[in-house]
Amino acid sequence: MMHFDRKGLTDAELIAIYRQLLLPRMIEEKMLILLRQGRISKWFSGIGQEAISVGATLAMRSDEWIMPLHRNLGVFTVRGMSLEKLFLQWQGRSGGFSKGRERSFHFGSMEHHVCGMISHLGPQLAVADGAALACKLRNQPRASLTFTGDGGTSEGDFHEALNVAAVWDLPVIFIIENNGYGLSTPVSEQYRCERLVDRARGYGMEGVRIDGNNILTVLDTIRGVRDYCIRNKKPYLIECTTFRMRGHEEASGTHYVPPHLFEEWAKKDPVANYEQFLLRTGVMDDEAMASIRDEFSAYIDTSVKAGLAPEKIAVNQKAELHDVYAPFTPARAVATPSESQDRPRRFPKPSAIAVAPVRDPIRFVDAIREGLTEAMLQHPELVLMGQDIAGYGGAFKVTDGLMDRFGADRVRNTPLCESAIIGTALGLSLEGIKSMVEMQFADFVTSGFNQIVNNLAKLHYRWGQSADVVVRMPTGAGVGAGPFHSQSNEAWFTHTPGLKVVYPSTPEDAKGLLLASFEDPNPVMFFEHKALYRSISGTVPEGYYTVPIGQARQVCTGHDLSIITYGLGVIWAEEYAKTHPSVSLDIVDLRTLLPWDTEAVEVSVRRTGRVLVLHEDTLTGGFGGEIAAWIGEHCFRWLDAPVMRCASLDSPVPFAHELEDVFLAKHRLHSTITTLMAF
Ligand SMILES: Cc1ncc(C[n+]2csc(CCOP(=O)(O)OP(=O)(O)O)c2C)c(N)n1
Repeated sequence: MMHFDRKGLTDAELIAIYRQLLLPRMIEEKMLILLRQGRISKWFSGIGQEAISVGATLAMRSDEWIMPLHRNLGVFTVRGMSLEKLFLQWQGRSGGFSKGRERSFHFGSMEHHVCGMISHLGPQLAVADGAALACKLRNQPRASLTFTGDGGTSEGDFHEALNVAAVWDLPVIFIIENNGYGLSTPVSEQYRCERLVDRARGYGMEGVRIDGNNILTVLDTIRGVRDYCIRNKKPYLIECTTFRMRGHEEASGTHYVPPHLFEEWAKKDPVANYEQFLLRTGVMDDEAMASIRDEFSAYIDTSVKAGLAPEKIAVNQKAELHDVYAPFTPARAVATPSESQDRPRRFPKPSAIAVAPVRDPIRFVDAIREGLTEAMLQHPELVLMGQDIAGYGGAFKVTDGLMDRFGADRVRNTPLCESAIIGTALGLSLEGIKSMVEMQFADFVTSGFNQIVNNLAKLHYRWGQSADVVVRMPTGAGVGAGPFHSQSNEAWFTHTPGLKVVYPSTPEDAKGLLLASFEDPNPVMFFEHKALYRSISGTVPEGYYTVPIGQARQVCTGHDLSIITYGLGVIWAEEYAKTHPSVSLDIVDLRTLLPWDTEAVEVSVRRTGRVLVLHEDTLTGGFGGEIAAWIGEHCFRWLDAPVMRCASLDSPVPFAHELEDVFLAKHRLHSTITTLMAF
């Protein structure tokens, strides 16, 4: 017999808890019937685990973020989501939470403070860090709560998220639902420690293991833990023991589970045991329970009827593309003198546009620092995060002095964990806080790749929430830094709908585009060529101004040959123009790659009829292929020669200067131009 401690809860409260616990069970039972009838296609059952989702959600305030996974139906029902809309969601209908774009529980709802999972499971954990950081920075008494299965604890994301929450003292409640199995993998093949909660100590946080099938234990524990997290501004790990009474998903079966485990755990069923407690203590009788069941049956039947009504989605191609990005109208691109005080500023009215005073040229790196400074003034909650960016000023000293000016809360050193920090940035964004993440080198973005391309990039399309994050990427070769400190990896991101990719080549553009990137609510990958940081200077307006994303810059006009390029390629092209005045070059600096300025390219092609696409990235699959294909498709009639590409060798970036020189596209620039001109 399961022991329940009511701890002062009134009868009415106990009954209210019963209703919350019963509803997801009854919905699940209905889903299983519908599955057998072939009326729905897939279902991830949480039968037997309901007390965890329900107890956890009841313990949190409704404005606190919860990051659920695929077995947490109780989160959605306790937060009061319409069951009809849930059915539409599960059926992939347009009236669901994701307009038919996402399956099962892979959606979120701002209104309900529920963040949608991605299939990769672990990324949810760090998003909770970000939501909690927002509460902490605003000094609000709120926590966030996130789930993982026992299988998910083996992901690097689990380690990173717990470590960040511990190091930054964030009020996050991490819940492990230890249900005995991953997909089919038993816990004996998942981890070696005796209890998963023992890991809490390793991260320097408190933890507890509880019976996850006892709704009152779960509720009481998490209520207490929530108070602790908010009072002490600390995270907490809770391991809930439970059991998965059905297969990973319904079609996959349970043949790998020894039958005696089902028998043992059936006796610990969270709903049946709670019912017995309520009957035993006279809080409810059979009749009262039956009446609630009848009420829920009717509610579920009505919702199923509406939710399963045949409806074909009227596909609107334009809307599909439109929803990939959060709508955004850039403010006017203006320059205004800097204000002396660190306070939020509004955009000047057009009439207030001031002509920037003339001043000496500044270096590329200084322009970016100015951009960051202006952004910090413009967006008073903006948070900068990155390895060694605070007191040390970053590997390239881009953020030098910013912590002294804006404080350690807003300019944050991070542990070495790209994935968790990008997830944290997403969590901040849920709370309406903009952030920047500096990659120490663009190469290291691989360790945060999943969060960028799967979470940040797809978020708006999936459930309408934007990821207001700028990822700064010190990129490129030419400095003898070898294969892992030199890569050009912009093409990884130009291939990902939902991201914007920006790549300036002048100090003025760097500052203006950076400020535009911070204004834009979408995730922006901001590439900065590190060889340019201290090698080029230019005149840069003082104060706040933006350069619009998506517009190319005509570097110079000519009539012999167009060079379409960006980043270091612009510098190479300019040098070539200077040293080879006999060729009249028309140079276009794209400045942004996603979206990119096809119009400017067309104008240039029409002027010259000969096009060279130049970039530092390697040839195969580089962004130049996209540009060349577009020109072939849209500008064929103006071409006098095939579009040619000049790119770096299809090899890793070598270390030795002799090798690197030959690797780089610049080495082949003259020969390619000569071939193209001779065509
Ligand atoms: C990164 C990643 N690898 C593999 C999978 C496939 N997968 C989906 S659920 C699952 C098991 C998860 O087990 P656990 O975390 O214990 O949660 P449970 O399903 O038992 O609730 C696996 C391997 C995945 N979704 N994501």
